[in-house]
Amino acid sequence: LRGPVHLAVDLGASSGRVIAGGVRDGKVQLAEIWRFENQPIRMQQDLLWNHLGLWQNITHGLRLAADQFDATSAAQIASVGVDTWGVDFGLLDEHDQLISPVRCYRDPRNQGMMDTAMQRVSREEIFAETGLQFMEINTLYQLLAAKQAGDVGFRNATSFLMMADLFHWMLSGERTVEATNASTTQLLSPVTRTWSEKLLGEFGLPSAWFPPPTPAGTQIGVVQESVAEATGLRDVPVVAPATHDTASAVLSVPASGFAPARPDWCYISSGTWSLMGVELPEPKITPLCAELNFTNEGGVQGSTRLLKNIGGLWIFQQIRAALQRRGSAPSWAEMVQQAAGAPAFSLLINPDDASLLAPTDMIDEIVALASRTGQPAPSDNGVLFRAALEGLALRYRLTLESLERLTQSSISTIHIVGGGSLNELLCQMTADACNRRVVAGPVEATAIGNVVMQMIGTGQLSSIEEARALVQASFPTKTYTPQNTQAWDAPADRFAKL
Ligand code: ADP
Ligand code: LRH
Repeated sequence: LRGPVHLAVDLGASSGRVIAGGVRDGKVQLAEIWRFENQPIRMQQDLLWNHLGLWQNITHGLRLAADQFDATSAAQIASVGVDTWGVDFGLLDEHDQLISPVRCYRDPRNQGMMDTAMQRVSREEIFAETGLQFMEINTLYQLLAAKQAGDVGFRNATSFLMMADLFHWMLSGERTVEATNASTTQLLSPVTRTWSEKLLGEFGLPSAWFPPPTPAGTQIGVVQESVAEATGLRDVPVVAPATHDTASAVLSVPASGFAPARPDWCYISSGTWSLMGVELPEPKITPLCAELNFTNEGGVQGSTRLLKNIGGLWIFQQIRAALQRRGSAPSWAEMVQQAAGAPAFSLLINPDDASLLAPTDMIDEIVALASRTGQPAPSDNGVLFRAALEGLALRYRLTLESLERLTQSSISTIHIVGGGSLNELLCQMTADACNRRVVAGPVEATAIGNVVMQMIGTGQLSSIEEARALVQASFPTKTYTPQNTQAWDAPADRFAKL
């Protein structure tokens, strides 16, 4: 790398990385500096994030970057910014302390909180205020769970920060809440991009905790002295990217234009979750959107990400974790290969079945689900792996239908970005099940989106369109054309009745 370099700290629910990005010869170039595992940790009844371990890995990665791009290097570090998964948060007290652990959205404490919330404010009103899909993992329900439990952090809080904001605070000492991630709370108006006073009031959440959201691209501060000492990064600006990983991923979809009113492409940001949707100029807060339970999350520069959360590769990941506990550790490639060799459609599972959100053992849970839905238990691991992938492709097919209804547009291309774009079987299944062209890549869309937003924030790039064109020119993609579409019709009917 040469010239100004931007450090993207990209934390996903399964792994994190520190990636350096810059532009050379009209292309974005990336260098992966540090990669580490991430997973929620169970302690007694609670499911928590190891935020200290994450911070340790982040500072380690920054140290490596500072060593690599020191004063003697042709590249100089121009800024650093963090993106993470949505909905999770930390609460700071008046002494600037994080006093309670950071919980994972799969924490069992949230169970039932959506119903509790709706006893106070109706579903219709919550949707009208926020335009968000209803999921028990949403920050709103997590905050209510904390309140109901008399959580020590909740009782002493003076500030609310989303996960990425927490790391920005650790980096710079500044308390900010970036807008794209704030939009996943179900407490923000998608129209004004300000906190819903109505919901805060009704649910007894102090408005003083919630500063006005900061737009992506804003310089929050500079790396504070303690971090400079630990990492060697001195006076480096901390620039907020679109801190919601999905917003960063959508920003770097290699498509033309920005937020068309009638989109002819959609995206699947494929990782632990599959986020499938379109980018629009305005939110769609309509009865149909509520009925189909789509979400209007905030994108960069006032755009809307109209999308649906789909259970994602979480199931694939957790099958692997269950196998690891049983003493075998297949690679992703081996799992995909065995899935390819397994008979088609012998077990249909809905990746959004509530039982699969946080099971103790994913394999046992799928066997129980097969029995509950009158299907034979998976005869071998290949069937299990294949079921996890076919279930996703079938969900994509239904979601595409809904997206076209909602936007009254016809979508010809599905862009798959993120780790799942490496799964060739899943990409082909998606093309076949949806009967659409699939364009796969880039894999590191989120980190790329993070980097290019920092470039926009620091004036190196002038617009989203320019950033997209740059991404398109920089990263190869792979195209899949639909092949065996009719084979999916009967399974899709069976799937719809599960
Ligand atoms: P997250 O951001 O949620 O942590 P990622 O975008 O990093 O997720 O995607 C991780 C997923 O990508 C893994 O769970 C795995 O299923 C898939 N994946 C990663 N590498 C490969 C590969 N080489 N082949 C197939 N799938 C892969
Ligand atoms: C994907 C993601 C998704 C959220 C979920 C909690 O990583 O950010 O957009 O709904 O995590």
